[in-house]
Amino acid sequence: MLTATDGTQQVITITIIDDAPPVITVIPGNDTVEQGQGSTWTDAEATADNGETVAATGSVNTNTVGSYTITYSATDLAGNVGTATRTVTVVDTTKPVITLVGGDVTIEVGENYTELGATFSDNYDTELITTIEDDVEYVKCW
Ligand SMILES: [Ca+2]
Ligand SMILES: [Ca+2]
Repeated sequence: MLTATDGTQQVITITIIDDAPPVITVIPGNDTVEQGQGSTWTDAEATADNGETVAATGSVNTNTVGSYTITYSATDLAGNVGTATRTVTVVDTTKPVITLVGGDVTIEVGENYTELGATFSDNYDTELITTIEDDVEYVKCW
């Protein structure tokens, strides 16, 4: 209530609004994970600037290579929602093992060379792009 010097009074209403959503800070974590059985990812989580509760949605499948998004959100008392995201990358850094069919080959001069191919195994991939390059090593005999 305001009172003037002449004694008149007036009621005023002051409304305090909050239209600022919570600011969420994603806590740095180890967000690159090696694919594989037994591999785990731990969420380093996130905080909101005014201490609001932060909820996380999304999941990471450490058995499947790819990028995963974790979304954090927090709602303040005025109903404003702040969000932030974290990207987690599941990688496969284990090289495939290539095994030559038949091993090294020695042929008589003049004989045709037959490529026997190779097999592979990998911790993750079941199909690989394979390239076979001929790089024949000649041994001269005098
Ligand atoms: Ca706010
Ligand atoms: Ca691999």
